[in-house]
Amino acid sequence: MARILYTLLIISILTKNIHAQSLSATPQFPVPTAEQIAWHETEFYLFFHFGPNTFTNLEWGHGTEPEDVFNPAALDCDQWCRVAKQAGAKGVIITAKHHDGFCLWPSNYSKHTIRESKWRHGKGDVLRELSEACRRNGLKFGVYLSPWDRNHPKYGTPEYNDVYVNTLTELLTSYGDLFEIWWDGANGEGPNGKKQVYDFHRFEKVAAGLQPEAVIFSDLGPGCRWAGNERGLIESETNWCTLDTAGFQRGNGAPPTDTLNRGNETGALWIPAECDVSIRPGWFYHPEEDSQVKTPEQLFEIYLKSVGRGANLILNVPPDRNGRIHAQDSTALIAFGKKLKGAFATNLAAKSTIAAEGASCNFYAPVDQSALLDNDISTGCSLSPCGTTLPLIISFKSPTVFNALLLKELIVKGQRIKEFKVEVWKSGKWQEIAHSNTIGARKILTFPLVKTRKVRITVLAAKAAPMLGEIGVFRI
Ligand code: FUL
Repeated sequence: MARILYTLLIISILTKNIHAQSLSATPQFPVPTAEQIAWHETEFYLFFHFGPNTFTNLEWGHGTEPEDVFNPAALDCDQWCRVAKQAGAKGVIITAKHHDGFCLWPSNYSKHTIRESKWRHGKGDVLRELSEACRRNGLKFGVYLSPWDRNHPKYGTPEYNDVYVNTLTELLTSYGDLFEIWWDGANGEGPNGKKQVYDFHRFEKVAAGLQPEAVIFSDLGPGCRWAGNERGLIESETNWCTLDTAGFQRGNGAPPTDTLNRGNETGALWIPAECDVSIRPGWFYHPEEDSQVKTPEQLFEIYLKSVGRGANLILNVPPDRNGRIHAQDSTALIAFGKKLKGAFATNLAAKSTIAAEGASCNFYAPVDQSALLDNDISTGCSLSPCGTTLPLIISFKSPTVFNALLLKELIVKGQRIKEFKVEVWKSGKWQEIAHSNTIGARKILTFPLVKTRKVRITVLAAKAAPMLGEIGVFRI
């Protein structure tokens, strides 16, 4: 008995030490900011493309549409939020102004806004309604503010940068805390036939000053980057949260799309990928696309290839002409949300023992198991408890059936892992069931159902001592 107690005491001291060591370990730079960590945890949110295009059946309005075309007779932002919650989204982002320049709020810096429409006698404010509905429903709120403006008379002149700064300031000071600000790379001609030279440096400073907690999306960040396609996918297993931006510009001067998709392994800045995709073929609502809404299965596949590959997913769901999410879309989203919730409801690793296989230290080195199962990505453990990297063994109490493994790196210490494999103990030997490369914020691996008592995760290549933040084993 005394011997057992002594062993337990040693294990507990070692565990605490390993925990303390891993959290004091030198970071592998670059590392995410606190705002980016919160953003990574937001994982999945909805995009709402809404405006005159909803009523004119266009994707890129000309900027000359009469304001009165905007007339959502039964606008219900609470319904949008309810659907978002049921889909499992943690936030929403709306096109406050798309390329046609129409403002969904009564901006003082434009004459092409809902104030100029007959809708609600010019007294409506979609951003007010949506931001309040988000607060009521516990959702984060963000805005898309197109720099390209096909309506504003100043567009294409240096003064337009002042207009944009004023508009941005108004937007960022009127609707509470934002979690993300979305800058589209499109830069076409305005009413005078000229393109704008955007003063992004100034826009960034203004945004950072007014909403320091918001992450800025664009081709180059600085908060998060476009993933290089509009299909919502990280195309391969590789996704570095790090990117080199020197010498590149937003829009036409952006890094190649495959670089945006994969990131740069030795990138100087932490600019993680965001995958954007629409639930329908278009970004705006078109009645003829009602039959082309993605199925819950397609949405789940996209989720696994975006969120499951360490990116965030922004799924566009365009409100219809009544100002509601169409039944076709809400039905698909609710079924998808159910599938998602069910898939990741029970972490089978919670009933396991996790230890490092100590070939070099000659015993099973304890790891801080609770830090790997606490759903907190700022705690975790090192896979090199004795100086060299050891495989991690998950041992179940009884044979367990599963088909998905979730891993998160301890990204507060940087992204380190370059290659790893997963094996299960079967028929008296280790058998490989998956082989992959990066993990970063998250990696969900899926494979045919397997029944085993033990899983072994071996890191084969890393930039520095590998560190994990979370582990999950699921039957999805
Ligand atoms: C693109 C835009 O041109 C589309 O209209 C849409 O807003 C999409 C999300 O970004 O670049």
